[in-house]
Amino acid sequence: MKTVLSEDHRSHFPAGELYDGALVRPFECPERWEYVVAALDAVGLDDRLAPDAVDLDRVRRVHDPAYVEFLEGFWDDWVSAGHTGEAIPMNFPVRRLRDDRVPVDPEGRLGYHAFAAETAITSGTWHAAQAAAGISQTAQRLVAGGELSAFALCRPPGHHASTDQFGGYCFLNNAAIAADGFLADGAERVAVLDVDFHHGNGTQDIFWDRPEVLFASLHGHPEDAFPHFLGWEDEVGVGAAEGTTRNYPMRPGTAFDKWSAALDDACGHIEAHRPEALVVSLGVDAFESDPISFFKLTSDDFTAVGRRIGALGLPTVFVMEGGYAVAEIGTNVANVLTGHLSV
Ligand code: SP5
Ligand code: ZN
Repeated sequence: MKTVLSEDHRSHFPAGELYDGALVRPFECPERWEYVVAALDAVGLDDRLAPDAVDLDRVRRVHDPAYVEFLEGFWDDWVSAGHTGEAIPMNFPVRRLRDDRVPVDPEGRLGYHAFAAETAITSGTWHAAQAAAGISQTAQRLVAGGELSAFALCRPPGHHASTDQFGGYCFLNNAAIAADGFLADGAERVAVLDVDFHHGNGTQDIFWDRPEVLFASLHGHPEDAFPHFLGWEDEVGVGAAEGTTRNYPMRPGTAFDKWSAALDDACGHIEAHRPEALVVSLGVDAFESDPISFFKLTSDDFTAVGRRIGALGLPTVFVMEGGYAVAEIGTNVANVLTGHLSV
């Protein structure tokens, strides 16, 4: 399995994440990438590939063109307006406010295109985000070209990014871009399996009314966990796409016995959809020692996750999402990939 990666991720690393009433060093940090690379080396997964440049026309099939333009140009506008610090969104067009008008002032535009305040935009954010999308596209191209699997080592992650909003450390939805890439290349059906601890609200939003894409997500229940406002079991898609979204919200303390039963059920729906390719939103924050999550998967469980996904027998793109137990993130990712290759 080839890993697509680049050093460009380093240009996105905000000084602060708003957490617990303070600006703390972000959980989503560049060392996460280092630990994954080291762990892949340790198990001999050392077949590496640099990404091609991002194809923004394809990105705009998934994201609102105005949102892409916002991400691309925002930092310059922010600085031109006299701001000197990182851009942290602070108010949003939530209920009882209007969302049919896009503000002109950068602070307003920032909130308009965000859904959470923990994620800052910095001078290098766009550079890293577009590079991550290019990594995902390159991995998709490898698999569309006949490779059985590929790993897109994306940073920043993507699954919280919706058609036109950033948040949850995500700007461009790398997994959705890969999934849509298969359709653009002629596939009729594709599936996205999201095993990150958090609900893949952005991916769900993007494919909500698209019957060709089966989206299944295993995650902390929205009553208990971020992103708090999406991810209930009764969200199943709309119109012709009804039944092509599947949510498995689970409660604090959930361990592999219960989690793996949900994975089995999700895999059943994936098989029934008869996709030509699978994209896995690979967050490993379901890990027992993750600092911001509450599931209890062990490192060995992640090997079983890889084997179960491998049993689907589908051409598969793994896309890196979350995982904040930094010292163990590499082992957990490598375990999924080696488990997958062992089938
Ligand atoms: C890609 C990804 O995994 N994004 C996650 C973003 C989570 N951001 C909100 C963090 C709030 C965590 N609250 C945890 C309370 C722990 N006691
Ligand atoms: Zn997560």
